[in-house]
Amino acid sequence: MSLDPEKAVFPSRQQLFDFHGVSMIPIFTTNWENVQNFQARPDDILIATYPKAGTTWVSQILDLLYFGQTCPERQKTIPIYERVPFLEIAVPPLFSGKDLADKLPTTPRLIKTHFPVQFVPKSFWEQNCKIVYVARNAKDNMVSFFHFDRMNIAHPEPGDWSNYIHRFMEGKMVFGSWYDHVNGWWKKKQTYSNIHYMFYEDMIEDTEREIDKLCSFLSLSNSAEDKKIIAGGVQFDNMKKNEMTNYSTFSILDFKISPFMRKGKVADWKNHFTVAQNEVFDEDYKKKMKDPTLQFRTEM
Ligand code: PPS
Repeated sequence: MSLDPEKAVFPSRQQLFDFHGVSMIPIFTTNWENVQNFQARPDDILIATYPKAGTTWVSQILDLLYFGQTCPERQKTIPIYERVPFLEIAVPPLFSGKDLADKLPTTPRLIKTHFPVQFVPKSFWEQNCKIVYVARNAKDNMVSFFHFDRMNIAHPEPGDWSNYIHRFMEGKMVFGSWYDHVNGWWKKKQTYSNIHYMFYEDMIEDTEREIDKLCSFLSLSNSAEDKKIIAGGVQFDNMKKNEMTNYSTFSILDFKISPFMRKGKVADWKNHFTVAQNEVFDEDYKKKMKDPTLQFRTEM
């Protein structure tokens, strides 16, 4: 398969279907066997998230922490989706994230996935790879996903907002239920110590502090000054105007409908939910989110 998502013609508006109990679209399941047989290396780092939780932000941070000093040209010339391939995406015979990951020349290899924990290829666990998981509060995550579904021409049409809220609550989303995703990874963390579970809201609150924590987890010794520069460089406005991080070169996305780097805020949900929708959502949320140790901030 060739590896050029800028030229690939993506299939338009795919339909959700049930895949091993998770709502998926073919673009993320068609390469399943190959993806499941992916051979991870012990130093690979997997960046795992539910879609729209801060994947690109953390990917850029990790790329800068590892390669910003040794290979500064990299961030200026290679788009983020090639530096950090999306493992399960595939449009055969044109494009495969798995092939791109196989061919990554870097050590470590940084690899992105939106898989729920039970879909992760077994070699990542066998090799005891480090995994960075980013979670975002349900309401903002849903708002971001809604606008992304509008502009991502491979995803199902989002329909109107009030219907979309119900789809989200039922887990009828690409990559399935947000509730199952964040809880599944949280539970895995209790038995697999190489998961660093982060929150989008914490990164908004203090990016430098979260970079410090990432460095501890990854045993990185970047200088305090380097970390400060990285924290500044990855602020929303900088990443939004940076063509190598803003996805403006990715053919699947229609920027005339909405930008990829949209608002980058906590509590934008308040501009979308009515009072009644919020009450219904909160009631349902309480029933689904029973684990008191997993708490999200919906405003700050
Ligand atoms: S994807 O398509 O799943 O990989 O998207 P993902 O990168 O996970 O999430 C996109 C949302 O993250 C926001 N974002 C940021 N917010 C703050 N600061 C920085 N640097 C940043 N980079 C990305 C992006 O704007 C999307 O959120 P919304 O709320 O839609 O703006």
